[in-house]
Amino acid sequence: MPDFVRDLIHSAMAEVTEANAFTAYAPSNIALSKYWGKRDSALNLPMNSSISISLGQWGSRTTVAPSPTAADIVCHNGQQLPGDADFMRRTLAFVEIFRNGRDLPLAITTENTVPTGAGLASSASGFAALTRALCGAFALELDETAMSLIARHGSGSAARSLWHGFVRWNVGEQADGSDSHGVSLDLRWPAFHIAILAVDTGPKTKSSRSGMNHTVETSPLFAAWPAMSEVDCDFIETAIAEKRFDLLGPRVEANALAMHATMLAARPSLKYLSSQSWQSLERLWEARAQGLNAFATMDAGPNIKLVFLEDETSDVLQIFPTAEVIDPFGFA
Ligand code: 2P0
Repeated sequence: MPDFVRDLIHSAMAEVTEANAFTAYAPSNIALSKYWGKRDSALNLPMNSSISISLGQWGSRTTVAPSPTAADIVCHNGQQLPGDADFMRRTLAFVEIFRNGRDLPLAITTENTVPTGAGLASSASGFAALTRALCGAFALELDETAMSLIARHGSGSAARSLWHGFVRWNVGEQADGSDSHGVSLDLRWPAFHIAILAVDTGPKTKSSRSGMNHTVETSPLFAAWPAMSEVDCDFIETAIAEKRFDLLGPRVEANALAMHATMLAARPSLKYLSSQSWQSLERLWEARAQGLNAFATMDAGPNIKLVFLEDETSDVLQIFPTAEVIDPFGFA
């Protein structure tokens, strides 16, 4: 672990007591300008900046408490995980940042309010909530920037889930990642809405982590991605700041399609979008030709997410009746 992370956690309590058991929540997020490709896989350092919108009450709630046994226990959505589960291994590797070799068996319980593994970035809210809960349980008072730096080591996109609203994750320049963290755009845009078109909510077949690495290693189109997405990120940030949906929507969709183009060109090709995903996109594009003002973004899974302004909601629901509408600024 880089020295600056050790410095951040140096005042952690020596043990976690029942009295210090801590529950924390973090929202999931959807990237409007995508993170795809790492310059350092161990530290989850990206090749480009990204920008996201947090999903309000769609996220993860995580509790860190002392284990009632001599072993670590990890429960995920009501199920205790077997010791060899990938999620358990990743969770405990992350916990080690705080535990630092000490013999402190913990019970970690996470509930997601987002379908797991469906390309809705549950690892983002999961590691952000786990970071908050570990800070609470170890009585560490860190600000969101510090927690974002730590959460990034669990999952890159978790660096964006420490805030509600729009968040930019800067690519950074430092080799140790000390300048690669989320920054809240600190701006409300209550009319900005998202809808999820759930194409398939089952677990995905290829993790975004391996898909990202495969794309970087084999796709001849990837070379164009880092610089292009950096431009998109700046453009989208400006469009958000100026509340220019006419500029934002088309660029969000173009950025997502370009990311999927880098994957499709990987060797062998990597396909997260299913025929149903493409059907939904065709339906959207037909509707848009007839005046619908909504745009799509897609991640490492088949689901389609739409971005639009509030006054389009009924038209979006008329065309996609099963869409789940999220109002990122409209919750208590
Ligand atoms: C994003 N995705 O910006 C992009 C777009 C998926 C497609 O961040 O390896 O789970 O843990 O750093 O954060 C998903 O990647 O990857 C992701 P790791 P992560 O939202």
